[in-house]
Amino acid sequence: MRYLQVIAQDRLGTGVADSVQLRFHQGDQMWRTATAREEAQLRSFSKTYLKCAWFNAAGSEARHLRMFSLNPRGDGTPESVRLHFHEGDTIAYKAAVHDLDNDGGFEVILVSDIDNDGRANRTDRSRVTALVKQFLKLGWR
Ligand SMILES: [Ca+2]
Ligand SMILES: [Ca+2]
Repeated sequence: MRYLQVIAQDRLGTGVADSVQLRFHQGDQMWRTATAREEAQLRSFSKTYLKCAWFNAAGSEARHLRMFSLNPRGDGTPESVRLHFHEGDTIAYKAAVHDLDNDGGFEVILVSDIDNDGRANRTDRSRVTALVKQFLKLGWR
């Protein structure tokens, strides 16, 4: 399975994340890091990810996001996009969107408190929607 791994760190020790790394994985192997072009493409993705407040101290990579799409029909649009927020190998929490009628729009959005502010609300929905939209710009189908 191919997925995007996103790792945020608080490198300056200010209590908020200030760096985002993007890596592409194929199965258990790291396939490659994002190119400069992909990083530019995903700039707003990284900004949205920082708002999720799922980050590590400098040097640690335990907390990260694994994001992937599923397209069992093999057509032009994914049936679902999933977000697994990991603490090491364990999934701490998840979000997902589903396209029920295969028209490219996601009817079902499953999300709890994705940005860790203690409330599950519309802001969390808009964050997951933004992450999915920006992720799909990579052209993974
Ligand atoms: Ca749809
Ligand atoms: Ca929230």
